[in-house]
Amino acid sequence: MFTDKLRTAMNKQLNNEFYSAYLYLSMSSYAGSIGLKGAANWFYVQYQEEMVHCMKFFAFINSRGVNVELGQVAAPPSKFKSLLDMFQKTLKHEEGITASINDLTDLALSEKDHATHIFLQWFVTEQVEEEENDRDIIGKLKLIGDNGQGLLQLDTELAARVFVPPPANTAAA
Ligand code: OFO
Repeated sequence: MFTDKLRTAMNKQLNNEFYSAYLYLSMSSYAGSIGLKGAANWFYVQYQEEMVHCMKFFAFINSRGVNVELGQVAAPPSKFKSLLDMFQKTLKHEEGITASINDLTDLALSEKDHATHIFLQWFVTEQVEEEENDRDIIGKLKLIGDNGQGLLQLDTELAARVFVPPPANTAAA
């Protein structure tokens, strides 16, 4: 069981993760529509990773004997100014997710829910990696500027990203 406060906050974070998935799926579509197939792949892999995050929350909440309350997922933007704009929005979004994971971790501790505190550690570490990836790509895009050849080169790099599904039975790990 969770305290009421923690149950509400955990359900809210599950919804945040669904929004993340939705946002990156939208970015994948937009990148594909402007011919950046590598970026479309990168964002599609990101969407798949966010769905893993959703299911980790889903399985963990359920494993505590608590019903998951699925809320409405807001519509993400569907148009972007450039690839740089997409990655800047991605970083800003992930910084917000980091803040909400940190708040949730504080709450788990203050509610003395040590199992949830341990569960959230994976997300604390994951957020460091997510923000770092975004900053690296933003740095490259700033160096590329208006250079079309540089952009195509980066698009080829982004095409190489592969989704690695989590091992079976670890959704709640
Ligand atoms: Fe779920 O890490 Fe991004 O949002």
